[in-house]
Amino acid sequence: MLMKLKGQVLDKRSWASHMTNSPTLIVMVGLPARGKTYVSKKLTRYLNWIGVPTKVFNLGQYRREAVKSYKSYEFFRHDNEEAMKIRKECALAALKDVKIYLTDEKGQIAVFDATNTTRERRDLILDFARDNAFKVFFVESVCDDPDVIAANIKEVKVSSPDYADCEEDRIMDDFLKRIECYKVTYEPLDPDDYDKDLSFIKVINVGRRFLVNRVQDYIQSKIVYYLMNIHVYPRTIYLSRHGESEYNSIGRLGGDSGLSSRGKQYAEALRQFVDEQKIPDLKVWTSQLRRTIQTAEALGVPYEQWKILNEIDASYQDLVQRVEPVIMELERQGNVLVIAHQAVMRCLIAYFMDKGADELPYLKCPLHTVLKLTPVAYGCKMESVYLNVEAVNTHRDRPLNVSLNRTREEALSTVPHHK
Ligand code: BKE
Repeated sequence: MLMKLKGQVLDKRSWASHMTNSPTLIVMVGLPARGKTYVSKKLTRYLNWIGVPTKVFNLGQYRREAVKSYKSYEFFRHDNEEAMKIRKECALAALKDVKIYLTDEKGQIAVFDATNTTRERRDLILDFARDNAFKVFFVESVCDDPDVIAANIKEVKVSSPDYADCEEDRIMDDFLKRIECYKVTYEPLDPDDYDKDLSFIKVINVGRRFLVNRVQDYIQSKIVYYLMNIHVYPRTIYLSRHGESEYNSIGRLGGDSGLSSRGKQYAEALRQFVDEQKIPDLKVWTSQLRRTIQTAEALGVPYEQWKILNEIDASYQDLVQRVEPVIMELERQGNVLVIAHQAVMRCLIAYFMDKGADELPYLKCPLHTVLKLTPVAYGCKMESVYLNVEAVNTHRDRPLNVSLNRTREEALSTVPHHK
């Protein structure tokens, strides 16, 4: 199928869905033991956490279902016609499940975790994606460090169902031969010619270097950003709340009180725990509130304060976080009409009109009124166009006499109660 868009005829290699939110198929590419499954699972965990329904489709699992007992690397020889037929059938079965997930089960992203090392296989996937209007983003892991590859095999392949009751030396030997089978036909993504119109990231040597090509949307940019931040070094993360605060002890919420005497005892206990753990190069992070800072002080080591670790006090801030992807996508787009809700719209306006968190909850967003934003100079112009259809007023002004420089408690203690 050819698609005509803005006068250009686009074939499948440069085809992009005009729908911003069409589902995405992430296609892993790379030889065995290049961390594809690790990246698939980790990325999927992240995407689900940021609210994007994502699922991994691992071809190895389909193959083990089809061929119950694995014998040796011979199965993966490129001239093993019988095995090749089975492997292709497994790939088609996996893609069929991908389609169900992305069309019927409301999935937003499917990760196809397989080697996908030949152009023939990747072209088949591109055809499948085009037929279903899925976007495709390739993630290729290229790695030639024999120590890293050996570590990977020892770490993950030894516990693979393929090698149940098999000793480590034989596993290493068979798996290295399996890799050699794939090398015969491996065609890496070619950014200069054959694959220049595809969207992909090539991760070179476990993230030492990246080649990024044709990022199409917000979520692809998030994937790139994520892959540029992860690592595979062993480490431990410790999480603790602050010690009990004075407000905790009298059942008050919020505020910025110091530690109670029991809270100070906890800080001491934490210092002892940290000492006993003997953790090399431990970094300590706190919020900017006194109760976490006092807890960290007791440890007697340097610490760093993070404003974003502060306890939430205004629910609008959460909403800003939630709509950040919409802002990022609007930045990429041309003309767009967003039809949304009062609070969400306030968050969007606050961004374009540079309004602070203090004003945000009171921005005027009446019903039946189009707000028209146009870029001017370094900012944005906003016009309010009432479309002459009556509606109720849903606006609530800032409560009287509540000064922004005072806490809620202070404000309530000085303002007489209104009816
Ligand atoms: C659980 N891994 O043990 C693992 N191995 O590029 C050991 N080459 C190593 C990995 C995964 C699990 C992860 C990556 C990688 C690898 C060999 C690799 C990796 C690949 C791309 C981005 C980040 C990491």
